[in-house]
Order: sequence, then structure tokens, then C-alpha cells
Amino acid sequence: MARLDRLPPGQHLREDWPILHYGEVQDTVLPEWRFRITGLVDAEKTLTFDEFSALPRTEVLSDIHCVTSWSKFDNLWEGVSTSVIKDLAVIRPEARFVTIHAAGGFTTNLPVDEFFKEDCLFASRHNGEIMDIEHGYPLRLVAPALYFWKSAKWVTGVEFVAIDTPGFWERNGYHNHGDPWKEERYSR
Ligand SMILES: Nc1nc2c(c(=O)[nH]1)N[C@H]1C(S)=C(S)[C@@H](COP(=O)(O)O)O[C@H]1N2
Ligand SMILES: [Mo]
Repeated sequence: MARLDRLPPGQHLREDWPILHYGEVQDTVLPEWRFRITGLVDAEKTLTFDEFSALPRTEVLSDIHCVTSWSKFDNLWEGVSTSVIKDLAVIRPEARFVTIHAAGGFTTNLPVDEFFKEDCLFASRHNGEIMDIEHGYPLRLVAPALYFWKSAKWVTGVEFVAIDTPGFWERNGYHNHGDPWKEERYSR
């Protein structure tokens, strides 16, 4: 595929990797870290870091598209596919949306269908190396089909809900959905 065919409208390419987030970098004490599956599931579940690390792992190559207009091609992410969540909990049919929770109170929301897309994963490594804390270690979501603000850093859990609840950036002017190919950048 030609490089430009991969660049959504209004985006430009970058080779470096900017660090962007609201508030403080979240330093995680691994023995205290937990991953919680809550909301519309048959039984809520809590995993320790060791338990999460023992889940089947996957690699995904994808492009980053940040709403501030930079894109970065060919990121090799390694981690746990979001589909593994389905093996850990029975998700009720009423669950239409997922709220991703992150350390420090950050949240973001996406439809379950997009959350379970094949290229969507919880990553802890990038381009063959352990991810920097500034980029979300020990765990970040990577949802390549949506603008990068949906890819929450320092993830601590997922909550399945029936009614869509706008997350942090979605409450602060960003589009609720965020498809880069439709330029769903800001709400108004
Ligand atoms: N926990 C948390 N995750 C976050 C954010 C944040 O403020 N807090 N910002 C998002 C935004 S707006 C962007 S552009 C990307 C940036 O990720 P990077 O710093 O690894 O490039 O993280 C996303 N994930
Ligand atoms: Mo962003």
C-alpha cells in the first residue's frame, strides 16, 4: 500500500513519538497493580500483574493517528488481545460499550464491537522493547482504528456498560467516537 493511502485526512507523518497526556505520569508499583473486569459481566474479576502477564500474548503492527494531527506508522505492539477478556468473563448481551479505566482517574469509552476488533490489544511492549512509563507501562490500550486518545495509558481495568459514558477527553471537547478516516476530531 502506498504510504499516503495510509495517512488519514489532515494528518502528517512523524518518525519520533511524542508523549501526550493530561496530568502526571502514573508510576506503577507492580505488586500493587490490579486489572479489574467490572460491570455487565457474570462475575467481576481481578487479576494481579503476574496473572495478567501469564495470559496468551499477541503481536500487532499498526499505525498511530493522534488528533493533534501527527501519525506514526508501523508500530509493533506486543501484549494481550482484547478478545482474551472474553475467556476471563462472560459478558452480558446488554453490554454495548466499554469504559477503560486508568491510573489517576483517566477514562475513555468505546463501543464493544470496536473494543473487540482483532487489532485491538493491551500492550506492554513497543517495537521490541518494554514500553516507557511515559507511554503507558505497564499496560496501555491500543485501538488503532480510532484516534490515539482512546488508547488509554496505565490501564487498570475495563467496565462493560449498557449506556455509553463519555470518558475524560470525550467530556473535554473531543469527539465521542474518534474515527480518523472521518476526521471525528472534536465535538461541538
Ligand atoms: N491515562 C491516560 N491515557 C492517555 C491520555 C491521558 O491523558 N491519560 N491521553 C491520550 C492522548 S490524548 C494521546 S494523544 C495518547 C498519547 O500517547 P503517547 O504519549 O504514548 O504518545 O495517549 C492517550 N492516553
Ligand atoms: Mo491526544
